[in-house]
Amino acid sequence: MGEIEVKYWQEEEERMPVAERKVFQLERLQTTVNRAYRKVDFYRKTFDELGLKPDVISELSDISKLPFTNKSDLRENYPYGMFAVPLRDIVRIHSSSGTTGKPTVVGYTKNDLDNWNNLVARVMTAGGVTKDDIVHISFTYGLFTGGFGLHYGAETIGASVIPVSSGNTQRQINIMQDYKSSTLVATPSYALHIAETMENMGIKKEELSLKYALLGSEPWGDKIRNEIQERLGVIASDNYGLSELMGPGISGECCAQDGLHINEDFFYPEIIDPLTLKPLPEGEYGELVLTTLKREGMPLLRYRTRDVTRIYREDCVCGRTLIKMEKPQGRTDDMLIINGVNVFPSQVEEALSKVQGVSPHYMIFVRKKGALDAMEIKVEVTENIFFDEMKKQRKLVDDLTSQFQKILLMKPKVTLVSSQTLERFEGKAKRVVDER
Ligand code: DLL
Repeated sequence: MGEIEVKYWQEEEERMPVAERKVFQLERLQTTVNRAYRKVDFYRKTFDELGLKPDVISELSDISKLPFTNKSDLRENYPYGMFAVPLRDIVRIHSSSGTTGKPTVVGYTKNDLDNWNNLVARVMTAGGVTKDDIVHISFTYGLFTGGFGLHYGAETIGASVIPVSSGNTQRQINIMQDYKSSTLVATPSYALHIAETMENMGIKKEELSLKYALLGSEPWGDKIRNEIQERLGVIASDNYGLSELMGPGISGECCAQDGLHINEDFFYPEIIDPLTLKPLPEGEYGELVLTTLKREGMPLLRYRTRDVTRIYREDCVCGRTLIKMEKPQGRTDDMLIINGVNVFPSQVEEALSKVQGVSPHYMIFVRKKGALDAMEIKVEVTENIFFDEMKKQRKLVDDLTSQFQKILLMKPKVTLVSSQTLERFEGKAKRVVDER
């Protein structure tokens, strides 16, 4: 596996001295707050109710005086109530799937799209992509921001883009083989599924031309990263975003594979305690809150992402001065509360990574057992171990149980299942079945 050469898409912005960037951030924040107040009824009403004036920001830390914006605010203003420009200035609309309520709708002006393209181009460049690459996009094209977001980011770089979209994995692999795709863009769970399907088809990674994988849209840990890197022969980097704020392009990993640089000249990050809603100092874990700094179509102030992570500033080998966020561990709303104990699916993955002989594929089932909650974790074993003698299986269950106990602080029932029997996902993985 090669290395990622250090390159930038917008070097001046990405390497700007922190103090200088803060000046830009403050100006942009002041403008955003003013525009939001003048152009969006929702913000004007909220400010007026709180007795807040739009000139409340005289330094960056004043941001904590602003109200939060929640997903429910977007839903209540469905579809276009949060837009700050007339519809004729909106040139693109995306939305969430709306499976758990009204969808959230976002609108982009021409400038918003230009900025989006450049921010995704930054993230893709940090992940290794250049204009010489052939970029295979397996994200769904449609209202979901993944397909179009990464598509135009790669085109902006000047790469050759193959807009494959999702589905028909064998065909995707044939395309990768024939068209010599050098970069795969997908969810990490789909990348893993591609690796597995390839092996089942008898195709070796050497028969493909892949060098990089830009993966995101769901949490994934190092075990999955290592498997993808090894089985596809790529350098796999993480990128993060959410549709309400823009889509992909909010943050991404560089060659250091150690934290995601946030494009903080466009999104001002804070970490808050999700219970007290108070800002937490850099380095502490909590909920990520983002404020758009340059968005025209739909400015959002202190949007509660529900993603749990921490932000920290450190000198990075890549030379970027952009603040970092740790890989998000999961969402506060995905957190399971099992007999009072908080469990994130990513912790299950972490426990799996500590045990030999299991694949990263798992499913969590939560049921009521009398008054109590019961958790079962189904884990796929790697082929060679499952058909071995009972003793080995028992030892594996014991090892897993004790890892889960250590990491989850509770004892789930562990069930081993044979290789390639659990569901595979083309988009975001859904690994929790809560039957309570
Ligand atoms: O998933 C945008 C995106 C597309 C990002 C493609 C990266 C690549 P939504 O569908 O609105 O948007 O989902 C956003 O997905 O709040 C996180 O909970 C989760 N998420 C996104 N990226 C990551 C990541 C897109 N790299 C929600 N790691 C977010 C962990 C992620 N979770």
